[in-house]
Amino acid sequence: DLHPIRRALLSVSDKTGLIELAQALAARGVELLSTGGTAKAMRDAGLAVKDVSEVTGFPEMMDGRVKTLHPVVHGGLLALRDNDAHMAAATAHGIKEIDLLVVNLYPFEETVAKGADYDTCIENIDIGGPAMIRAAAKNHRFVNVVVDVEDYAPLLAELDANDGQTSYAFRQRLAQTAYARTGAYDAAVSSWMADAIGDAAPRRRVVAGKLAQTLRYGENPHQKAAFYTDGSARPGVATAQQLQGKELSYNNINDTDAAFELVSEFLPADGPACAIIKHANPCGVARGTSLKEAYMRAFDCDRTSAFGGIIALNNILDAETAEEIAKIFTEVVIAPGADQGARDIFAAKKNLRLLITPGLANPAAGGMAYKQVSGGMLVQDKDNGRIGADDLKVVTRRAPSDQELADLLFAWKVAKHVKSNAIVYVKDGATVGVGAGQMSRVDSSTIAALKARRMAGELGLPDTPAKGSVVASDAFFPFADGLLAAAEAGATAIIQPGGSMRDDEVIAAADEAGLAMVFTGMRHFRH
Ligand code: 93A
Repeated sequence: DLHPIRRALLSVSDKTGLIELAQALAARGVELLSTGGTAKAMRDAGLAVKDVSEVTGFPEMMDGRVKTLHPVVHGGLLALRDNDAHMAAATAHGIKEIDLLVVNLYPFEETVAKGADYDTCIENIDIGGPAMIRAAAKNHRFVNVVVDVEDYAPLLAELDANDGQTSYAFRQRLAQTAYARTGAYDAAVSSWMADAIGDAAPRRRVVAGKLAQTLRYGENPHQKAAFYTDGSARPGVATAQQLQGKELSYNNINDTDAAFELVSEFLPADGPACAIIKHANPCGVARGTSLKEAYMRAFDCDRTSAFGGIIALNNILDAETAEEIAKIFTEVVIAPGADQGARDIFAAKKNLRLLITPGLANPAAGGMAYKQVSGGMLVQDKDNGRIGADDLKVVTRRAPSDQELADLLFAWKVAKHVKSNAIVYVKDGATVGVGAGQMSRVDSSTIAALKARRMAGELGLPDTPAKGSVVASDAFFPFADGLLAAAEAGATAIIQPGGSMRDDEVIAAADEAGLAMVFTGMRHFRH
């Protein structure tokens, strides 16, 4: 199954490594064909190249939209070398075999990421490139197709190892990679169009990503893993710049995303905020008069869990905050900036990863959320539902005070980012107890209250910080018991979606206990 490479067509937008590859091929006696810009670059480097337009007998036309779309090219890629009729047709029409195709596509994803206008994005949809890639990949029994600069060196190594030939297994791998590329490419075009025309219906969505990073391992060391990006320029872990520290792991990326999405709920204009995440759930979220204070208050919610956590900040990291953070072991810090003082302090902490984003995420932005299940995938709109004070319905005799109202809205924002069942206690703009991921709402309540009590112990407080707090529940209380547990823990006000069959019972219990309660009419399950 070894086949030699005698003739190659190179047509690349990204010209990285092109000359080295072309020289290596030429040195092995390979005839080189190429398109406009690629041919020019090779010729400038002193290589002998034949223009595709010379082979097709057509000039490149229509602003390059039609360059390689010709039977002479596609026949050369698709002809089955061991099929007499194919080879006779090739001979009859002057079609010569192409054994190697090297293409990288018009930079569509990069063009979108740069924020280019509609027409520019359209012009950057490559047609001839994917057509050739798919043709060459289909005929991998004979043809080699390279779509990634990273495969140049392995190609040459394969040729060296096999006396100028490649094996079938090698060509199969190339073909598989090629279809991943064309699939992802069209997915990027479709996703961009969905956004551009404002139609994000899940049933017309396609999922594909671009490999950004091969990860050391997945959730566990025995799982292989990789990180794929969707090509969007949204601020977040995918687009952040890592200033220091080891490579991010699978779990780091997951948790950093959770932290950043959560802290992005708090506009910088409304003051500094900090979120600390462990296992994708917040173990502390707080506002502060300074960023340092926000961090310290978030840390004080659950010092035990915060160890080895991931910290997200909604403001530029400054030196005094960095100094405070550096006191314990933290995996990752992500922020929309870091001043020089902060960078200097972190520089001494070699293992700490510092990620800088170009801004905060937009919690109101649309987008898709995916979840894999056996035999398929669930697709839904991202949960970008948001509630303001005007959306709340007071259902108890007592209305919340201004302070309670501010804390209720804060707690609600946090609860949205806590795995269900979620119960979040908040006091003065800081979480004081978070109950996450329990199968019963009462258990989440109990855990949140217990964490608050433990914190009183750790901090040497006279009483549980849940006393005088407010509480958020991500879904309605089906019975009064969960609500009564919250009241017993010290909460004075409650925010929840409402909508239970027993709302009347729950409201009566709240009135009985002197609580203020508001309904959001919106639920935030997160599984
Ligand atoms: O506009 S196209 O879709 N029409 C084509 O026929 C065609 N053939 C190759 N774009 C086409 N290409 C692409 O041109 C390749 O995929 C590659 O990205 C680029 C290389 O152009 P140049 O050699 O002029 O730099």
